[in-house]
Amino acid sequence: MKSIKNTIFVRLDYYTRLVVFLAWVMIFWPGLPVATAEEAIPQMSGANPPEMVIDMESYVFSPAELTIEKGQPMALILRNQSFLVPHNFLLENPQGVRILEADISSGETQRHVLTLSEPGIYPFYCDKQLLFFPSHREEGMEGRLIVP
Ligand SMILES: [Cu+2]
Repeated sequence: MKSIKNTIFVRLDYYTRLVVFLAWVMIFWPGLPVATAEEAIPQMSGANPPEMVIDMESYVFSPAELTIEKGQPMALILRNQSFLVPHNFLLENPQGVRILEADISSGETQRHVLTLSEPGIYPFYCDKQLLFFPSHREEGMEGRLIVP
C-alpha cells in the first residue's frame, strides 16, 4: 500500500515537473536568445548609411509609411516588439517583385541596408499566420516605402 502511494506520488511529481518544464519552454523559447538592440545590429565597416527604424507590433508596423531618398543607401532597422509573436518583413518593388524577406522573432532586431533606385511605392507586410486565424497582413500589418 505504501509503495503504491509512493509510486503515484513520484509519477505526479514527474508530470508536474514535465508540465512546468513545457510551460517554461513555451514561454521563453520564441524569445531566446534575447539580444539587446546593440548586440543584434551588425556593425558595418566603412559606409554608415542613415538609419530608419520600423517597429513591428501585433499587428502593426510603426511607422507604416516612410519616404526614402532615391538611389541612396539606407539602413532599415526592424525591431520585433511583440511578446512571443514572430513577424516577417516582406518588401516588394513597384512591380510587385519581392526584394527583401526577413523573419524576425520576438524581441529580435535586424538591420538591412537597402538602395531603392526606382521611384514608386514599395509595399511591405507580414504574412505570418497562426492556424486558421487571419494573417497578420489581414489584421492590418502592412505599410509602404515611398521613393519620390
Ligand atoms: Cu506579423
